[in-house]
Amino acid sequence: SSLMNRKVKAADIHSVVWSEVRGQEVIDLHTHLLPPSHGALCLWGIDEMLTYHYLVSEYFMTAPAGITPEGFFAMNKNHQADLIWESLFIQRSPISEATRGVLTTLQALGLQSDVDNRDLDAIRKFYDGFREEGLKGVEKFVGEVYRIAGVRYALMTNIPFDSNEAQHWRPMKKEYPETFKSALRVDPLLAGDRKTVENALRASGYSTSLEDARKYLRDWCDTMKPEYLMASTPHDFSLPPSEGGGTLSGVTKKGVNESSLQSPFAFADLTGNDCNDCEATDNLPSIINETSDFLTEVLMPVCEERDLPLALKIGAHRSVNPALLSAGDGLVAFADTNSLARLCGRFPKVRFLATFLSRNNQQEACVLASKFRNLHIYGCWWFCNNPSIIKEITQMRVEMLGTAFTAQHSDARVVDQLIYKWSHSRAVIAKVLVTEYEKAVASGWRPTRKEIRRDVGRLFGGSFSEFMTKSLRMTF
Ligand code: RAT
Ligand code: ZN
Repeated sequence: SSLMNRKVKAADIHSVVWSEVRGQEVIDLHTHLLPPSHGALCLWGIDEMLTYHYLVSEYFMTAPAGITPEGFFAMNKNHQADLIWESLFIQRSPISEATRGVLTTLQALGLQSDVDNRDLDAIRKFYDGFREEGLKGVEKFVGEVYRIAGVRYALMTNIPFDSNEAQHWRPMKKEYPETFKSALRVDPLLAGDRKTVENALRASGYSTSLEDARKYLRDWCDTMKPEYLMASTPHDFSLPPSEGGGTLSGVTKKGVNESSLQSPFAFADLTGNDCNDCEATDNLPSIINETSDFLTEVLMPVCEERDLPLALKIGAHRSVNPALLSAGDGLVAFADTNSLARLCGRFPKVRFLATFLSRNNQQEACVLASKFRNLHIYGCWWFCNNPSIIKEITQMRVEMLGTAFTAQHSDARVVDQLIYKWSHSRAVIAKVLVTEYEKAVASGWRPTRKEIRRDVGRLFGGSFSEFMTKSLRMTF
């Protein structure tokens, strides 16, 4: 430990930072992974990797005209994977981020020679070895991946509105391993998707009143014991300025994203003025109707009551090309950051985790995080999850926020992807940190290894844990 407390020599910054970043176990605060006991919903293996929706959309850029999305999705996984392998790994070189990810993963799993031989069947055989052992084999594989990726635990995405998933929680709740923690996903509430919400309420024996909608959510919190509630916002998400008097104004959907028309100072005048919004639910309307605003009437009261954060993913434009299914989602060039500012201001006792999909929102996101203590910025999401963009975003975040943010989340859908998502991100984040420490050294700050370890720990999950354990209910 005396070594840990010794100042790191300028010449050693590089090697110390890299070894600390490599050795840091991470908390993966958003994935779509489900535990092996979820059966077919736990995705792993080469065919799942090859049919990841990032690769499906890459494949369709150059797929033969005769292969339609409908035809493609009607094929079995194995066949889809064959086509993608042939097109993206044999007909052209796998140098895009998503294709390279497959390589990094296979290499780490010891399959370099099969890759050298371009031998997909041999790769499949490796996976068959685990599959033949049934559930035990899957558990063994998952454990191995977590170890290689250096993941302490991952947050799942648990969707109560999906009956396939719900059956793994009710009526019999299974116990899930500590390596899979729950996050309660509530997109229909944020999207104002009344039909889905009402159907879900009816199907589980609730009435379609707002009180029952809250009860539905509370009951799911009791069942899932989530770390946070979570939703991605619809592309036209907007929380208008409140009209004073503490009345609840709703989430409106607009045909055009008006955020760019609003004054950049629009959020300044509404911070914290109407905290009574989040106090009680007595004066809320009781029946769900066209003007129901599930965000303020259902989600916020439950988040506050349970002291559960709401994690937001902002800026996706769903179904830009519906035929491509999940590979057909796009992004909003500029999402409305004012809405996030209003949320943070109107609900100061609720904590928000947020990430933006557009590169264009990243600077504003940093500014907001430094204005609202109930906001925590995390990860480089989806179209931002590319080394060049991770680099610029992480550097900007360090410059503006120090270590008070979470550098990455994997968003993995297939267990194996943990390996590449984390190794690629670690490499970029280490590079950024070397630069930033070298600048501090040049200004006369000599860090110890212990200090570097602490900082790296914060970026890879420590800051998130600190944010999660900090209740704001009492302090505001
Ligand atoms: O990146 C993705 O995998 C997307 O398909 C989305 O699922 C996104 O991550 C989300 O959670 O909404
Ligand atoms: Zn996701």
